[in-house]
Amino acid sequence: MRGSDTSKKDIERTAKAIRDGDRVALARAITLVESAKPGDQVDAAALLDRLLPYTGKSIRVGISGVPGAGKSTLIDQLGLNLVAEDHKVAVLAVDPTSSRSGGSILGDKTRMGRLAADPRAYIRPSPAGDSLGGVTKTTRETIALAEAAGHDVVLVETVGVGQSETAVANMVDVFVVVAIPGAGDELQGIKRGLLELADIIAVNKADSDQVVRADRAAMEYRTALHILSAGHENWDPQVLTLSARDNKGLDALWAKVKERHAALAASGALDERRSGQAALWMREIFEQRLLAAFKGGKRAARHFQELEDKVRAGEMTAAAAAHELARLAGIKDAD
Ligand SMILES: Nc1nc2c(ncn2[C@@H]2O[C@H](COP(=O)(O)OP(=O)(O)O)[C@@H](O)[C@H]2O)c(=O)[nH]1
Ligand SMILES: [Mg+2]
Repeated sequence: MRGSDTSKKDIERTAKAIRDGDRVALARAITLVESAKPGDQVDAAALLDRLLPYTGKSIRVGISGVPGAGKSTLIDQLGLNLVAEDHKVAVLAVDPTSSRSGGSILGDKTRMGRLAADPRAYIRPSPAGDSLGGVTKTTRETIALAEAAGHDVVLVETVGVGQSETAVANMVDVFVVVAIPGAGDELQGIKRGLLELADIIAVNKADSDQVVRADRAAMEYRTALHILSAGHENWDPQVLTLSARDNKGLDALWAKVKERHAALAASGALDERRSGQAALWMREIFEQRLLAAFKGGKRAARHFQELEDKVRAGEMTAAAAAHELARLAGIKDAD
């Protein structure tokens, strides 16, 4: 059926429905891009190709931070503020912890309950049980679909542990790290690597008796970032305090996000960044396809395991085994 007139018409119809703001069509399209079936992947690629001219028109914001920092609470409130200003907001959650512990997706939905109930917002949790790579691969495509559906703000929530934050930083325009005031060592729990990705650090929970501690934490982040950013011409990370719970400081946060986005756009860095991200995206998909095709062959799969076992047992070096696999797969060295 693939490539047939029926399938082409379907894609045309789906593309139009998505652009017309049909939420069911959008949800179905996201499910299609998340599907591992080769046929679905071909259809998904055709659909994305069709929608490409209508993508890229949003402010893409990554929101990261340790579990419990208040990311979901912040997104719920910020999202509500933005829809009240007539923005159409899409929220994508790339949370490896929530896909593992089935319960917290439900928790997230309740935490973003007010936003989820708003017709101008669209919330999509990451597919349960998917691997990090899988989730982030389809998150890029999901961003494109949400943009084609007219969402002008895309918020991507990710946990700042592991590699998911780097993957998300590679698909957004502005990266926000949500921090919390800690006891004593204020910077605890935030890895240097996460700080280095940040355009904005938002110290959350600056409310009740935590205001002073939040201010102190903000000072320490400023100092740390001042040192880290020395010598980086295009990196001037901003630090602010806020309370997602009380909706305090969220306007200032959004002003910073817009300021950063406008500066990137004006200097041409936004286009450069996005084209670099698109090239990286192509490479990742191609590598995944190659690997999948290779492992799909029974013979290759058998040798893959055999050689991996040898490498594990120290009977063969990783390089020699990889070369042998390439040879078995018929990959010739370039001249
Ligand atoms: N005091 C206070 N608590 C907050 C604030 N934002 C979130 N919380 C609480 O922190 C906990 C974790 O919030 P959540 O949004 O799920 O964090 P996430 O894991 O980063 O998404 C919840 O109990 C929230 O109610 C805030 O601004 N102030
Ligand atoms: Mg959360």
